[in-house]
Amino acid sequence: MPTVAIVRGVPISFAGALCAVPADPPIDAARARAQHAGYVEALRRAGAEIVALPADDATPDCCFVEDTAVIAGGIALLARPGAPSRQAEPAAVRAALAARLPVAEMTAPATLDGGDCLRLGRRLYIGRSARTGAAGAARAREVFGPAGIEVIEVPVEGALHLKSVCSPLGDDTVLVAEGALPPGTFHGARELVVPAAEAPAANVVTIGRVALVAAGFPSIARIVAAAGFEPVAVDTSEMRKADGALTCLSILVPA
Ligand code: CIR
Repeated sequence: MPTVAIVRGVPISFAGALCAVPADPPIDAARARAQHAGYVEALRRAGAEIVALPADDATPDCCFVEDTAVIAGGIALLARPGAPSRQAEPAAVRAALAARLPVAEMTAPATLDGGDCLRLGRRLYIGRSARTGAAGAARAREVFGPAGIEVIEVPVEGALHLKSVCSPLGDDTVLVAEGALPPGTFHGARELVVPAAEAPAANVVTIGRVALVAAGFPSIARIVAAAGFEPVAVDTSEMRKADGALTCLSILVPA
């Protein structure tokens, strides 16, 4: 059974997506849509089965579907994003998840963004960011603990999400932007350092031995290839203007 990748379209309103700093030049929604199509095609070629959900123009950030749920131990936890403008988004992914695995819910006032969640084997690292609070992390522990998943909280400073500066490369290796996290954050996992000048490229998506990497960053293809993965460069520069990286654009349901 292939990995299922849940993706969600880029809305017409995407130019109004949340941005830490105003995009300059402004976001080009049509270009973002073309880049999104390239990303989805790369997932498909890597062997993922694509489940494409329609965009909703009322939620400009809805293509960043990763933030709406976290999966570990065979369970999906529907998140409650920390940004009020995004709190309607998870409802649209519930059915796609429920068709494939048990779904647990999160209720106010807890908040958690999927972009703060990084699973390595039986450990789930949860970034405590401006978006993900103590109650969100506690709910994750309550849901995943009985499934044998250890939840470990990681302070996030100077970044939107934990995975804005790191991502897993298989179950025992993590890519980390230079200087972004204290060494040893991932408890003995192999940490591969991505140069600080290419920090956004520390976020990659793996499907089997294929790693989707951000186009335009010279080091990352070499780093993942040296780790035994086949790099496939994908251009998502318009999403980066809205602080979105590669993992943000999909929810992977393990095969
Ligand atoms: C936001 O600020 O919520 C969006 N503009 C970007 C979300 C990126 N998602 C992610 O890193 N998982």
